[in-house]
Order: sequence, then structure tokens, then C-alpha cells
Amino acid sequence: MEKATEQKGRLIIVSNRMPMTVGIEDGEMKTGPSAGGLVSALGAFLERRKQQGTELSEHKWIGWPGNSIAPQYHDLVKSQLRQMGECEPVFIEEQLMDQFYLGFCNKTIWPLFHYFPVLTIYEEAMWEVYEQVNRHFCEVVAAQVRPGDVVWIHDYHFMLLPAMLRERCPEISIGFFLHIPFPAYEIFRMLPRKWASGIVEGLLGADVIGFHTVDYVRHFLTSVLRLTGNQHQIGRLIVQGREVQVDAFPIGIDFERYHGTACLGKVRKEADTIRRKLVQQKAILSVDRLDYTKGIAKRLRAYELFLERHPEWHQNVILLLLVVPSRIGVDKYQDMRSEIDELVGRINGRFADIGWSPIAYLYKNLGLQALSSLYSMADVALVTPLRDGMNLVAKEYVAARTQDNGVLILSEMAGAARELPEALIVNPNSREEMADAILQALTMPEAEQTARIRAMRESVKKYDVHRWGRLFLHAMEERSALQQVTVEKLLTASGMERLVSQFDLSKRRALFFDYDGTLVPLARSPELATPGGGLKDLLRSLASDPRNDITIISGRQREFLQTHLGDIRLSLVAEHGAWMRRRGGIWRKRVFPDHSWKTRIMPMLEFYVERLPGSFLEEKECSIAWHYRQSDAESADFLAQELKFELNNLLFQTNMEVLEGNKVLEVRAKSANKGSAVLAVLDDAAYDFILAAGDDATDEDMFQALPKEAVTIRVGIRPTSAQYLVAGQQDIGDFLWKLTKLTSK
Ligand code: ADQ
Repeated sequence: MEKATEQKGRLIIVSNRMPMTVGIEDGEMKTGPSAGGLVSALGAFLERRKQQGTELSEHKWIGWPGNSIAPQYHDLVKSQLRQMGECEPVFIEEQLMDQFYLGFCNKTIWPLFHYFPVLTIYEEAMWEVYEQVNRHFCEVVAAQVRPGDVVWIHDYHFMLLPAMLRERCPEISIGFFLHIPFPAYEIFRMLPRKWASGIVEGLLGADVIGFHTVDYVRHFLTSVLRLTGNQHQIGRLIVQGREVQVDAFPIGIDFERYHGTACLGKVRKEADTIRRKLVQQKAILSVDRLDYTKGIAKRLRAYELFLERHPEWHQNVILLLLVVPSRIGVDKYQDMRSEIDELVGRINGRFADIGWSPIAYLYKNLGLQALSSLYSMADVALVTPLRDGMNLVAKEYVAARTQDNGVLILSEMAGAARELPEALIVNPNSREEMADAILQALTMPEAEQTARIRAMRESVKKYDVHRWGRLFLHAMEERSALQQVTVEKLLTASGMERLVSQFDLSKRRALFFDYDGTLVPLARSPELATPGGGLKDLLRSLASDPRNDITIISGRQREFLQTHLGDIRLSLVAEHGAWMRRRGGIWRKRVFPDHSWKTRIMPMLEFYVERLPGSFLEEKECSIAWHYRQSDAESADFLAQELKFELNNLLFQTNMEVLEGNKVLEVRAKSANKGSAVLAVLDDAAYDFILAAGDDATDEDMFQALPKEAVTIRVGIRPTSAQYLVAGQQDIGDFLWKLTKLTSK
């Protein structure tokens, strides 16, 4: 990482390609445009931020320059690009880049993530190149970033990069956005486990992970759960002490650019010229990169069916088929081109007449104005991908409809369908549905067209690319503010020393310890978590000092605590505060709830035990706990949410409540909590040092009830009302041993 300077933080964009293509001609650097939805969308967003001079308005874009540059020109290219502004090239041999881009990226990830498992190739050597290129990018990014910078990584080419970069620069703020779908777990799991886990763990290195739709978010979270056991809470995951946010950020377009271009006199004139050439024919427009995910062949077959069924439309309709060359080096793409050529030939041959061809086919890249003319003049846009992360063409068409008419036919498999319900939504695998939609579009009354297009235009205008970028960066800012709070709460070595000397100087101490997860590690089942000799020695040693009043405060039943800890000079609180045994005293009940609720609730809980193999009930006097640590993680998560919902409904306005612990749901009497139990102990004496340590939600009651001057420590990094955080249960052990040394000195 570069050294800290007084400079402001920058936004570092990482994508496969830089926003421009760079080459060397006669020893000189030449630049050209770099095509693609990502570059144009992001470019517009960055440009606007720069003009506005907002926070992070300075940026740097790191990517491959589009060609392999001979090593003797590296310095020249770097320095010229730096002079021009904001690009940092990543030099990679063209051959390696081909193996990476045309290999794992486009023969493994692209087909699988778009639900084409039969086209997916699984080759270890390709995975290795993918890792290698991600690592190479990591080196370049790590050398560029300065403290305060925000790194935003884009797309499926770099799913390992967030974790690699996190390792190199732990403090840096990292965001990741996936522009393609994230598939359902049943598809994702087709990747060898090493690759699937590598991808999930790689992504979890980011602070914010963004997808286009909530479905992709859900799919990703399921994969995280299945592969790592990490369970989210409303899209938040705790990963090695960091909170990671996973959320949907549907990408938009630069509305003003597309709308504004369509309004230009030049563009209108061009649109009128094309319209005149078509005479009375209605125009249907189809615009895509050449890609099997876009469903071009199926679209053509649907159009063929439409022509077959509706001879009255012959001579009166034309399909403008615009295809942009893409991924020229992949065989599948060559085959597809031949298939489309043949289909166009067949349909034209079958239906054409003197002076009319049903399809006009253009295989080329168009400039913005030429594309806008087509968007402006087309009566219908036919956008029917078989699978598409979002699809910007649909939104661009809507933005360009300045005359308030036009019909969008949109595949339900495109992310955009979620945002544009006023389109005619079709299933791209059904020729019938598509053919019917074509007829409906061509005959739709003008008033209906207007109502639909206006509604869609409002949405495309409001949720544009600027809002998308702003929301993503805002989420990153929030994350880093939260991370900051967490970092501030972390109990450092010097903080610990301070607490130790505070302890040393005090005369009367109340020490409260939760049991599971705090004094002993969490075990697969409760009976396995018994205190070892080391822990008992530690507690005995602490208890031997008459200044220390120790209370073990647990959700466990009193028999367990009595059996395992009853012989030590300390107080015990069982069942989250329902029972208390003062030091040297007998067990007393602190609450006397009516137990009739158990008979009502038991059948419901037993039903869930039946439904979830590996789960079981633990009946305590004042509560019932449903444990599911040993069950299949995903089913358990699902059923736990369902049961919690049902219980909350049932127990609404009663004196019972549902508590969510670590892989356990517990129903208990409200009054019996750890908070009231610690307060009862504090009534016994005037303490000048109070310490409480715990690891789960039930311990929060204790942290909140204690006076402000108490030292409260939560085990496990997550939002808490405790004053300090420690990463693991072992840290509490180390801390207590330090206190013990003072006790015995
Ligand atoms: P793409 O698969 O490239 O993007 P898309 O979102 O439709 O798909 O973007 C294509 C872009 O290329 C559009 O801006 C379009 O105008 C342009 N384009 C297409 N044909 C053209 C032509 N003949 N001439 C000129 N320009 C043409 C990936 C994902 C998408 C996701 C985007 C952005 O696959 O699902 O919407 O990223 O996240």
C-alpha cells in the first residue's frame, strides 16, 4: 500500500477492461474506445461525480488495457495514462489474458451463472489461471491504494479479489458488484467444492456485496450458508469480526444521456428517414451482444411463428435485428453466429416478397446517435434474453421514447423485469407467448402504450445509474462507519492492561460470567460442554480472593451448574435468571410464572423437531429451548425463522417471549432475564469494580442492566451494547488468567 498522505480518499474502480483500449503503433501510445454496458454506465456515473466534486470525486480506474503491451513500453504507457488522468493499466500477456477471459470467465462462470450447465467446462488448469490473474490484479491494486481510498471491484472476473485484497490491506474499504445473475445454489454447487468455496470466501472479503436483484441476493446468501455455515441476519454476515452487507442495487442507465440524445434534431431526422424508408411497416427492434444468453435464436423462431399465424402482417412489419460482435474467440459464439445467419436466411427466404423482407439484419456496433435513432423510431422493442443479470437495452429503449408511445416486450428472465412490470412480460422459452406478445404489441391502442411507457420512463429516470452508484457508495460509507465503531470497541492489549490495573486497585468486585461460548467453547450439544480442569482451577483461584464475588449466569438448568460448578465458592444463576443460588446458599426460584403455557406450546415445538432432523428440545423449568446446531444449516435457518414468526404471533401480549440464541430458539418467561439477576446480586454490596462477559443475545440484557461504570465484554465481533468486544472465547480465558495472577500475588 502507498504511504498515507494528506490527500483525500479516492474511489478505485477495478474492472476487467479499462475504459479505453490502449495499443502501441510506431512506438507511440494510441487509445481507442472500450465497448460495453459496464464501461458506459460506470463512466457516466464517475463523470457526474467529478463535475460535482463530491466526496470520493477523485477516482482511478484499474484494468487491462485491451492488448498486450511489450515490456519496453510499460513505463511509457503508465506515465502517459497517468498524465491523461485516471487509469492504471494492468499488464498481462495476451495469451494469459485469453486463457483467463476466454477460459474460466467465459467457459465456466458465464454459462453456469446464466443457467447453461451443459455448456460449462470444468478444468483445473482454467481455475488456476483465474486465481493467478486475480492475484496479479491484487498486486497492482495493493500497490495503488492509499489509506482512506475506497476500492470498488466489478463483475465475475474478480470474485477472488476481495479476499486477496483484504489480506493485503486489511483496513481498506472494499465493495464488490456482480453484473450477471448469481444462480440458485443447486446450480452453483455444480462447481467443484474448492472453486465454489473459493468464490464465496473470495467475495466475503468485501464490506458490501451488491447484486442486481433480491433473488440473486437470496441465492448468494444460501450458498454462503451451505458452504460456510455462516447465517445472515437481514443480509448482514459476520466474517472474521467484520460485518459484511449483501444487498440488491439494481443498475440503471444514464437517463439524461439516452433521453437527451433521442431529443437531438439530428437523431430525430435520422429516425424520420428510416421511418420513411419503411413506409407503412411497423418496426420491431432487437438489440444485443452476440451471446447465447440473449435468446436471439428463440426470438427469431417466435417471430417466425408470428408470421406463420398472421399472414395479414406480411408486408406490414419488419424486425430490425441488431447484433454486436462479442467474444470472437469462443467457439460457441461462432456456432451461434452461423445459427443466426441461417435462421435469418430461412425466415427471409420463406416469407419475403418483392419489396419486403421480414428481417433486416445488422451485425455491427453502432454509435450512440445511430442506436438512439433506432430506439426512437421502433414501434416495439423485443428484449427476450434467456437469462440476463439486468439488461440495459430495455431501459435505454424506454428512455429514448420521447413521443410517449412504443411497446416493450421483456423476458421475465431479465433482472429488469422486476423493475418494469408495465412491459409485456414473456417467457423466452415459449414461442407461443412471444408470438402472442408481438401481436398484442403491434395492435396495442396508443393510450395504453402511453400509460405503460410513461410509468416505465418515470422508473428508469428515477432509478438511474447515478442513484445506483450513490446508493452503493453510501452503503460502503455506512459499513466503514460501523466498522470504525467495532474497531473502537475491540479490547486491545493496552486496554486489557488498563482493566487489569483497575481490577487490581479495587476493593470489592462483582464478576459475572456467562457459561457457554464465554467460559467454554460452544459444543455440538449442550452436554458436551462441560468445564475442564483448567477452567475450574481458574475459577477456584479467582474465588479464593475474598474481594471477588463471582456469579456464573447461564441459560443452563440448575442441575447442570450444580453438578459441574457447585463445589466452587461462587454464586450460580440458572435458566437466564429464573433460579439463583447465592454463594454457599440454596437454590431459590426468582420467578413463579404460570406454566400452563408449556402445554400449549409443546405440540408446536415437537412438530418442528419432527420436521427438522437433528433438532431437539430441552425442557427447563421456566423455559423450553429448541436446539438445531446439528441440523442441516439451510433447512434449520428456514424453519427457525418460521417458528419464530409463529411463536411471536402466539405469544404477543403475554408475559412470555422468544429468544434467539446461537442455533437455539428459546421460549421463556419475560421477567426471568439475566438483567434482573445481575441487579439482584449488586444489591448485596457496594462494589467498586463490576465486570460482565457474555457471548449472545441473552447477555445483552445483562450489559444493558448494569451501571455505566461496569466493564462489559461481548465475545464475538458483532453489534452490541457491551463496552468492549473480543474476537473469541479464548480471549476471555486469557484475560481471566491475568486477573488470577493478581489474585494470587
Ligand atoms: P451486457 O451483457 O453487455 O451487460 P446489456 O445490459 O444489455 O448486456 O448491455 C449491453 C450494452 O451494449 C447496452 O448499453 C447497449 O446499448 C449496447 N449495445 C448492444 N448492442 C449494440 C450495438 N449493436 N451497437 C452499440 N451498442 C450496443 C452485463 C450484464 C447485463 C447487465 C449489464 C450492466 O450481462 O445483464 O445489465 O452488464 O450491469
